[in-house]
Amino acid sequence: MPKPTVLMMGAYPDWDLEPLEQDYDLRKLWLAADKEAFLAETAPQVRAIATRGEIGASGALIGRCPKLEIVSCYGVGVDAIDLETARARGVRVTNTPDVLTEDVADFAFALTLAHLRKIVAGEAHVRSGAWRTGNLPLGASLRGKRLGILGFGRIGRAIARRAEGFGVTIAYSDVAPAAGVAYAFHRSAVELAAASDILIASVAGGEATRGLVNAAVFEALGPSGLFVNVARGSVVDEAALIDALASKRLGGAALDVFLNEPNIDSRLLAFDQVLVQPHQSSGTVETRKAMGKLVRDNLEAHFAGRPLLTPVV
Ligand code: 8YV
Repeated sequence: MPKPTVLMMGAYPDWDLEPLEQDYDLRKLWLAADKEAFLAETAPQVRAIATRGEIGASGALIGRCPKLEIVSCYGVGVDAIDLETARARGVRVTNTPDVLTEDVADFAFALTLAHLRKIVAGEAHVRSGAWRTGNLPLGASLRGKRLGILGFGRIGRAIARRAEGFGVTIAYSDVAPAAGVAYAFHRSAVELAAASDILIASVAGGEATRGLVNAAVFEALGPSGLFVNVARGSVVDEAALIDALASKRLGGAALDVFLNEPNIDSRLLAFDQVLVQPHQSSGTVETRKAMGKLVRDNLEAHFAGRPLLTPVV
């Protein structure tokens, strides 16, 4: 039996590439100088696509692969995969839920604390020698603040578990109140923001949440409010965010995700009150190994005719 052809959309760590190379005829799109020519030759043979959360698989790409059976996503967010087209074509889709939850929730707090406690500025203060001539301006406490969690799925709940230990008041918003959860529920992002000092976005990306965090949300969060994003850039109206920061109607932002990664809007970099990170909430060796294994296990299950481990479609 020839090895199934797998189209890889973006880089995976070597510890995933080696076992993938063993089992599949891997075609590495991201390394192709002429992607169009590469796809013209490869697409007709592709039986699986291995992609990343932020890259996904468009309907046009799925349409170009007549033998496609499965899209396996390295990431929990499948908003960049055209699920409708996949469904209509009978193409299966898998993702990597659960294994990244705790690290992403940790990173939400790493961002929050780094922003409030001026950790990046503090580092620069020491390294530049400025400490010898004066102290860093004081930070702000996390304890006692009102935390709003926008999106109360696996990651939102993991954020809430950590928040318990930090002594903050917890509220959340989602499409409906979660059963058995005592935290205050707010029907809209604006209502949640109005009841929060810190708003963490942990909501799934996609059309349903596009631009959910908009000018009204920033207005409600207010001039001392902090917006933290570990979800997707698409959930934010970035123009409104820049506007709210520039006019000081929003206190600050700590962002791991952006609209146009990695070519982010450079205006965001002009603000001292903005902390930026390169989409690395799930970026630990442990979690990325578990994510890669799940991608491979789903592919293996599919080609062995076994049930998928984490099916989306
Ligand atoms: C990853 C993510 O950074 O899980 C997701 O949806 O965005 C992240 O965990 C990404 O998918 C890795 O490429």
